Amino acid sequence: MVKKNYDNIVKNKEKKKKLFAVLIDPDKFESIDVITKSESAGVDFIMVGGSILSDGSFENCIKSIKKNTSIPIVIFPGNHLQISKNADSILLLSLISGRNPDLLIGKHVIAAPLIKASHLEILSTGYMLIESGRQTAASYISNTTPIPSDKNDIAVCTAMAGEQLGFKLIYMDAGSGAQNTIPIEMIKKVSKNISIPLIIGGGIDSPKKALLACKAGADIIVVGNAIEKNTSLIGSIAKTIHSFNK
Ligand code: 1GP
Repeated sequence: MVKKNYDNIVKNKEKKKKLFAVLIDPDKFESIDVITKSESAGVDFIMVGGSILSDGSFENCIKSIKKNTSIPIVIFPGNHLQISKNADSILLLSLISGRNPDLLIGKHVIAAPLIKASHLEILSTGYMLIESGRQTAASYISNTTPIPSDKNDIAVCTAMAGEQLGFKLIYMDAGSGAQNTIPIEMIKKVSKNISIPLIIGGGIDSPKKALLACKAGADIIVVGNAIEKNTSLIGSIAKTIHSFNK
């Protein structure tokens, strides 16, 4: 497998080009409509992962996506069991906004042999949950407190520490279906203080919100929940993000 997704992300960042990732929750993946629309919209990545999964849905979902598109598949693991050699890359998340040792290093130790055997491209990622109005599945399941949305300095220092520790990416997430997206000012301050690519997700449900996050300094925009409800958003959000690049 050619491990080129990170190089591609960095090259695009250098050119100030923004990327769009569609997030698919395997438990809610019912038709390939989302894949067909992603393919025609020129989506940059398909991310796959979910907090809770039924038996077999994860692997079946990845196989079905792979069969229907050449868009790179990046695993966004909801837990340490979500590993598949049929994907291209995995976001190896360390939940640096929280203080749950299992999600900082514990689960990684258990998953290490499986990840090595999978030959996936490993994208080690400092993962930061940001408070977004009400408790999200991610903060509940991870048993961690998100960074308060008005504490830009904590977000900046957490992201800086992530970069200093050697993470390749920082992912700031308001959580799936978040009531409030990550504040623009926080994205601006974090992006100014790190040089590794910045992923932004959680509650983005319109081209306008995607555009604002891009303008603030996001390098990759992730949309999941809104697309589950309305797949036509794939085209309009992709167009807006990619028009930013011209
Ligand atoms: C969630 O950042 C992702 O972890 C995407 O969020 O589902 O709200 O788009 P949404």
